[in-house]
Amino acid sequence: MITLFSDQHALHAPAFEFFRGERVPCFETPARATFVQQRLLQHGHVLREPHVDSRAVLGQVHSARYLAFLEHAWDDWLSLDPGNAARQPFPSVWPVRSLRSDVEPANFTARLGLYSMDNGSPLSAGTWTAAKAGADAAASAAALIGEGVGAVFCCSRPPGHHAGADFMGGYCFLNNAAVAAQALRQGGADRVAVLDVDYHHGNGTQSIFYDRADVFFVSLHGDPLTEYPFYLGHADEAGEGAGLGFNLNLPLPAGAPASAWFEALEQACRRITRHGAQALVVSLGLDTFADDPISTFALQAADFGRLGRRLAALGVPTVFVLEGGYAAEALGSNAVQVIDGFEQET
Ligand code: SP5
Ligand code: ZN
Repeated sequence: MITLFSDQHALHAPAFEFFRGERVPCFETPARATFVQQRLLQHGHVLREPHVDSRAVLGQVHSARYLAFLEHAWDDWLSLDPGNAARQPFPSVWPVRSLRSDVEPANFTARLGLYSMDNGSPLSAGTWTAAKAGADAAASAAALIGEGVGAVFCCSRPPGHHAGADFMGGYCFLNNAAVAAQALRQGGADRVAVLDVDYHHGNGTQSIFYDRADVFFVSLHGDPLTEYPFYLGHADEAGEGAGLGFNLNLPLPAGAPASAWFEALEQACRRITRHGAQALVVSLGLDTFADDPISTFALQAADFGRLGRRLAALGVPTVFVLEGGYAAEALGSNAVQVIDGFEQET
């Protein structure tokens, strides 16, 4: 399978995040993509650099003011104090209900809060460059599909599915899956499906396409009553306006066994087929793995091969975008299981 990879992912390397009130080393690390890259090479996959600039598509899935903030955030942070080079900015105030989000404050921390859903998405010097390279990979993958390629895997980070039109969150900054889906639409696919199999609900992707009938979003995830991102991902979210009926959430209780997960996958696959999807984007989070340090599902290595085979059976051109998965060493082999399983079946 053609695999898109850029070294620039490593420029996003914050040192720590908050966890139970403490500063802890980030779960979402450059090593994750390196492990995947190494396994791909070992298994004979061809790695290419992204070749398409995603800027125009980014402007269709994210707001202009959010993109401007993100692109300049680190420079703005440094301009407050050169010593900030060694510090990480975190939001501490958010425009929740009754507060205004239409006016962008001048204060840096206030702007950071305006454009964040949580304090769990640390920025570093190269965040924009790394995230942009991931979005370029997603746009490049869509272009390859347009040229008749059957499947492409984007080995990119930081992940993207929690990022909404105008906010970052959950280690995500630019929504790579949304970029791929939007680029596929522009490339001539009238009906696109996004299947999100990350442990966490893809709130950003859902919200970006919630009122649209052309992009069907379906997600399997830990029940938001107990699992991040908590405030979206319930079964009654079916889309709105023209998009009503084009959003499907299949939450599973924390600790659900692999058998329940694969039953939900069947439902998702049936709906993708019924949508008549001409192209599929898979938000490939591998934090459903039994040994994932922050998640509670129970998939084993071989289950990822089964996932790949099932997706290939849909018979639709497919873009895989790497999302979460924090058992870093196993991430490479689990990703390759999906890809090799998919190729086996095609
Ligand atoms: C892309 C992605 O997978 N983002 C996940 C962001 C999760 N951020 C919140 C982490 C909270 C971890 N709680 C762990 C409880 C472990 N007992
Ligand atoms: Zn996740």
